[in-house]
Amino acid sequence: MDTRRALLDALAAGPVAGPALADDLDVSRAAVWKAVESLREEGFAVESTPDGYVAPEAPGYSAAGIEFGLDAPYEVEYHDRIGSTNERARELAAAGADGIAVVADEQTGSRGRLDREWVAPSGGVWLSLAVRPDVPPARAPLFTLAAAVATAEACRDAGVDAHIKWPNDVLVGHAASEAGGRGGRKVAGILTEMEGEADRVSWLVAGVGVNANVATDALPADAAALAAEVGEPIDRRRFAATLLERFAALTETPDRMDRILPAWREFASTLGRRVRVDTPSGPVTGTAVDVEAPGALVVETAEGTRRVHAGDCEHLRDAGD
Ligand code: BT5
Repeated sequence: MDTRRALLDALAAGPVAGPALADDLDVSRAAVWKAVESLREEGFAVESTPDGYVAPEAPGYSAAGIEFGLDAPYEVEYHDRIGSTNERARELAAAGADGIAVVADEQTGSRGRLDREWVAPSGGVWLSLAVRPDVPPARAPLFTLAAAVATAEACRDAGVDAHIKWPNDVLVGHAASEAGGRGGRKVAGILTEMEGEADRVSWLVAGVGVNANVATDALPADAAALAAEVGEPIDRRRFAATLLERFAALTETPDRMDRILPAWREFASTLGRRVRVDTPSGPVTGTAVDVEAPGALVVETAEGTRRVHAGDCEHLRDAGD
């Protein structure tokens, strides 16, 4: 681990005596001092006190702010404004990066699935994590489900009762009468991109867009924002850190990945519902009964059981469709 990150972790636990940290890390005192200076340059205002270095009281929404005390093996690259965090994360991943989260306050050219436009003004949590998991490409859809679970958990941690619509939408509100009867308004979306070799994923980018502190009138009509739900701005630093921690907790080892489907089922509002899924081979209408590895929705239709691997899912009103 580098000195900067070790310093951030130590600061999260209390005042840090520079010489003691240098000894612990087996680096020079000058190296610790340089790390302190570089954090200050990033805007993370480390204070010098008689007890040692102390973290700023309100670490901002920044790379150092998110990495501060982060319990996940990821680095953060922060941009005030960028075209698309997914595009940047793809670039980093293709160049060999593993475990880097690209975070931006604003995106000017972000995309959803099928190249759809994603609206991403200043104030959101726009985050793309590049990882190189040692799994076969067929397991990749599990990472999308894990990102949805991690996002829903971070929403709940921020005080918003979010649920997941298969496969990748995080919604708030349950009433079928709301927002065109789709059973909720979209507060977050996920776009996973990957490059696979024959037997393993080469890299994978999990891109998450969360309408955090964004005015709802800047968003599409059926979208929701966390700040509007809780009545005040949410702590984006904590939100991003929670999201990354939960994602790591679900994906960092193969045995952890076994927890993804059960966790997804717990947050899902799609199961037990009448749905219509527009798939590449036509619409599938019926009752969604389960999600199966690595992410297929199981739908009971009039013609029998169908397993759907990709598509746009609409929740139908229960009283017929
Ligand atoms: C998604 O696509 O929901 C995936 C969105 C992923 C965005 C993140 S942000 C960070 C990273 N960088 C990127 O460039 N992308 C990722 P999809 O299921 O195709 O939904 C797209 C549709 O959602 C659009 O066609 C709009 O109808 C709607 N939409 C656009 N912006 C929205 C917003 N901010 N909130 C809610 N809905 C939105």
